[in-house]
Amino acid sequence: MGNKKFLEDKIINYAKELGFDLVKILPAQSLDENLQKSFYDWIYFEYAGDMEYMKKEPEKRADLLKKFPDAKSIIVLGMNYFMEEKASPTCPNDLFGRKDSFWRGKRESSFAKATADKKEKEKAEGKVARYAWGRDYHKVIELKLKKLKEFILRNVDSGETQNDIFKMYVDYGPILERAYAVKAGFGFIGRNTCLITKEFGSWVFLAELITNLEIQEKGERKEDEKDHFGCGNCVQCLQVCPTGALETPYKLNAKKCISYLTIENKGSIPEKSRPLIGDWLYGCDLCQEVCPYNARAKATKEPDFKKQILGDTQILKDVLSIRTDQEFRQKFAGSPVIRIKRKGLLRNACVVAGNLKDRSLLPVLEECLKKDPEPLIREHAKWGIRKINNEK
Ligand code: B12
Ligand code: SF4
Ligand code: SF4
Repeated sequence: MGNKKFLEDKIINYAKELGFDLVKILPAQSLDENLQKSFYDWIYFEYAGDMEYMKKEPEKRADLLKKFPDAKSIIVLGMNYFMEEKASPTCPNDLFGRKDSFWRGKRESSFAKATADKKEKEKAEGKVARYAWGRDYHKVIELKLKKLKEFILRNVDSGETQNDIFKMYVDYGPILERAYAVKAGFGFIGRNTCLITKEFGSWVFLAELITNLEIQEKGERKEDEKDHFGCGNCVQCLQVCPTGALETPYKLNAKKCISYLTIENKGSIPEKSRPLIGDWLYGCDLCQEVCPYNARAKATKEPDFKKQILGDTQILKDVLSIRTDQEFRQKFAGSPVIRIKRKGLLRNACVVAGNLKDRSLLPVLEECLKKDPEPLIREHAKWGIRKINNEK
């Protein structure tokens, strides 16, 4: 008994040394049926769009013990990735109960101002979601998970590890990460569907290490998840979302979300959605920027997240001038943007250019239209040119 508690504490301390801000070891368990059902509904209503991996074996994604019947423990981990910025507004933290859409007005006027400013500066920029400013979190966290696994192996009795299973996930695993983070007591699910923590707001990445080792002591445990703080009367995220992707509180239709349209979507962006993307070049943070729980976020300690590879904005002219995949890979090595390839990023840049109506970008868009070998880029460049020239 005592040994297990000792091991549990050792693992938690080591995970914190590795840079995880939130750590909890839970007995491996299924989620409540209502949460499993809400995932099935999400799939049924086709909110997943073309994310085929989300639809694969849904019963295993909804129930950890169906996927890993031998699992005994799940180590749930979270990492703060907040950084100071220049592009996004800072939120006041007194918004609970306000009925007026303070943030919608603020966002629209800041977009209009950005449009005007960028015309003047001739350096139109596209915005990048905060999670992608620095080094790819998948890579950063995977390395830490491997170290954590090695540490556990060094610290358990050899007999117990003979048939060891270790599954390590960050984002891509067949597991409902936010739901386990709630179980772990990290925070609550907001109306924007994000996991919101008291200490870091929603600017946290999640990861898990699943194992067949019994790490904790058996017996009564404190029910951490019953720490009731929540959204109160606030609806700022629902009001600010420019695409209406948050169709109802706590339900996000990914097909409408800018994050999906600019990252997960591999093909053409539907024409009706393009104007709604505004100046978001990669991902979107609006429903988090307005959240009062994010008003007092603390800066991350992780040096890899502080490295500005993509940064908070990119100059559109520079992006639209990248003509080869090699140049793209060199410029953005280590960034998560590599996943959407040159054609994805230039596609998005054409849409933002059109939305900003910046005439100084016409030559580079014409160049894309005439010379780019990629039909996806040519099609979006044509749209951007039409928008700037106010043509139908
Ligand atoms: C698919 C996906 C997306 C899709 C769909 C997002 C969505 N809301 O479903 C798209 C591409 C749109 C997306 C966008 C983003 N994503 Co994403 N995404 C995922 C992924 C791979 C699966 C999410 C999923 O299963 N969706 C299906 C729905 C039904 O599940 P869910 O939202 O997780 O909801 C469950 C819990 O909320 C649970 N629940 C538990 N307790 C409670 C209590 C109550 C009261 C309620 C109502 C629900 C509830 O119920 C649901 C299960 O049925 C996860 C990684 C993972 N494997 O989990 C990352 C993940 C959710 N994404 C992440 C991030 C960072 C983002 C973005 C911020 C990136 C960006 N800036 O562009 C945005 C945020 C947009 C938003 N408002 O959600 C983080 C979120 C961290 C956090 N603090 O919440 C995750 C966990 C990745 C990671 N490892 O860190 N993402
Ligand atoms: S990330 Fe942007 S588009 Fe997606 S739900 Fe939030 S505000 Fe809406
Ligand atoms: S902005 Fe934050 S606190 Fe307000 S409803 Fe949305 S998630 Fe909840």
